[in-house]
Amino acid sequence: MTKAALITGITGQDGAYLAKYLLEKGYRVYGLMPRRSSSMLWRLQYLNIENDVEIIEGDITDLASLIRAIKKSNPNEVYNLAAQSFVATSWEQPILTAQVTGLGVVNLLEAIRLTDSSIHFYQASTSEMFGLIQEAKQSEKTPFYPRSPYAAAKLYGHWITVNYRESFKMYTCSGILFNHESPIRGIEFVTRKVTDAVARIKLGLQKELRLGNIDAKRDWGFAGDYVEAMWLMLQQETPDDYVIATGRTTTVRDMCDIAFKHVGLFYEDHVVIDPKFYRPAEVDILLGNPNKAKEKLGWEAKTSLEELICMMVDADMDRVQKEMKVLNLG
Ligand code: NAP
Ligand code: G4F
Repeated sequence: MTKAALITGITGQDGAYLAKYLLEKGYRVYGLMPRRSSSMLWRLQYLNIENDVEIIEGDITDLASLIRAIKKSNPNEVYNLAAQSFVATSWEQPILTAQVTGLGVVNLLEAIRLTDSSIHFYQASTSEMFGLIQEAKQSEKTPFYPRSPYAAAKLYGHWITVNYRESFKMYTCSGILFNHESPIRGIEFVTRKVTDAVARIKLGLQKELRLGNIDAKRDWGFAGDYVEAMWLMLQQETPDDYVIATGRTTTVRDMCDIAFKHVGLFYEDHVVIDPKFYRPAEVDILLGNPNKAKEKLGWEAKTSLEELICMMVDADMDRVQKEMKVLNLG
């Protein structure tokens, strides 16, 4: 029988890649979408799946809409990807972040418990929970130390997911994913901010790129690889939590170097440090240990950082050139 999945956050980066992945596996895919004043379907259009998913109106902060969405989609699997996911914004809107990114998780777990507690549930946890790192390479056993309202909200989401598994014997998994990027990454995140600027600088539309702490280090992978791990977690005999990462960490500075050099430029000629982008508390370094995922799920990252950043620069070059043609700037 065809399986069905409900994805919250389907209009986001991961939601779009996961929807495509599940459609290719033959799933019926439903996506929860909150009301917005303009269309948020551009990522589904980019992946050419806009007409293949069924959108259900609802909001992760509204329990009744979640119950309705589950009744309508009758899913075997629910993937909770909805969040206020931009760390910097979480200091500006800490309460909204707590309500969406933290309490949203228990809303969805309750909706599942009240409708069909046999549904397999995936929670999008994050390496940001490690924050001020307590171990050089972070694994499922590393203690957490959140450094932002976003990370604190995610920590609640993580533990309530574990708690529903232990309290109610529900099949709930928490994927502790390290940073993952793609050509459809939100423009506010540093990789995409850089690759978009590289394209605009190369094409003569911009001269400088203003960044904050370029000494920060992240373990960056490709979102297209990471959604497979989400699915694998929900196919196991018993539910568990997994770190998903590449096992390599790189500075923002070196990531810039890769991006600028790909089009024959030097980041030193264009990057300007602007304290406006410093954070009240920084996560200086993240480096994941994905051994458990490799052993138990048979998952490992396939795309190198160089391949990822070049893929993003190429996609931004293509997009900016098309926009210039439309505006007759080319
Ligand atoms: P994203 O692009 O920011 O997507 C977040 C999604 O959540 C969007 O579709 C957004 O819709 C939706 N959303 C926001 N508020 C909502 C609400 N009140 N009700 C329902 N939906 C709402 O994030 P992403 O990069 O795809 O990440 C997916 C999930 O993984 C997030 O939970 C994120 O925190 C987590 N995560 C991401 C990474 C990463 O490196 N990408 C790493 C670890 C964990 P609108 O755009 O319309 O607001
Ligand atoms: O790209 P970022 O904004 O991602 P961040 O904060 O690591 O969070 C992302 O990954 C998490 C997983 O670890 C997710 F949970 C979360 O939802 C999100 O997807 O920033 C990366 C680093 C930071 O250290 C930041 O201070 O880049 C540094 N940075 C330096 N200049 C900048 C900038 N970040 C942004 N966004 N913009 C800058 O101009």
